[in-house]
Amino acid sequence: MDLPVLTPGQFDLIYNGFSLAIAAMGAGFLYFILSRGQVAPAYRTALTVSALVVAIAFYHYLRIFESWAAAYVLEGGAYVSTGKPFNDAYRYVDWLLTVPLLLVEAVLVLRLKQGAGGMIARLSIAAILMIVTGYPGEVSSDTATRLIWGTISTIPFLYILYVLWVELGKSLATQPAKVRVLVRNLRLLLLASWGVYPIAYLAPVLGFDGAGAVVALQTGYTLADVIAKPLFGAMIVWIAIEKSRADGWSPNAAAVPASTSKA
Ligand code: RET
Repeated sequence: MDLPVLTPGQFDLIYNGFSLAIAAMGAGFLYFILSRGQVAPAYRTALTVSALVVAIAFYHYLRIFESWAAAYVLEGGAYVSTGKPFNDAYRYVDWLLTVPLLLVEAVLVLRLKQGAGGMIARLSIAAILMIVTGYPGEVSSDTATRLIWGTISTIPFLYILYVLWVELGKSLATQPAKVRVLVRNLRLLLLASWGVYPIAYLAPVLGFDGAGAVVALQTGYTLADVIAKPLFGAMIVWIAIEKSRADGWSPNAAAVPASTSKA
């Protein structure tokens, strides 16, 4: 990525966004680990996977933050490049690990149909193709290159969204009423957060100037990551709690030895 001169306001917006993401990922990790006891054993793996996702992202945002701070220096009231590149690859490596895990998370908590393994494999392959083909466009400052790789990457992207939308939709019929509302919201949250990535990617070709494009792209990706990982994970926790209740499982009953339980 080219590093245009930024105003202190622009530099700080991105800097504070990274800082917020670190806090959100760290807090998400604690919440998911601590919530494990609140859900039936069948849903605990989904919460563990949510915790893995935010742990991976926590680490990557620390590195992104550090790379951003090293890439700029304040000179004469403006932020200018130090000559050290900003490392875009952290995001892509992060997605490579976290996107397949997010798919696993959703499938696990809903206990989507038999043969979910095949579906996870197909979705994960599509996710890897989406990310690997997006990267050459991301690091190119040439508009045509960006558009070509972006278009190729959009094909697996649409496939994933289509499959998830349809499968989550199908599962609605088999979920208890309270869970149904949550799954519907999960679907919308998924669409809203995943939809931000290609838009942020297009910022440099959507007529923003150099500085505006960097701000739109970095804040867009950061915001989308906070929604797609910790917030999505929190929805997974709430769904798991409701499903545990619907299965007749209670955290208190589980803590009392069966022989002394009044129930
Ligand atoms: C790219 C390249 C341009 C086209 C498209 C893209 C989509 C990226 C997405 C990333 C999702 C990441 C998530 C991370 C959470 O952990 C690669 C920017 C469509 C959808 C959900």
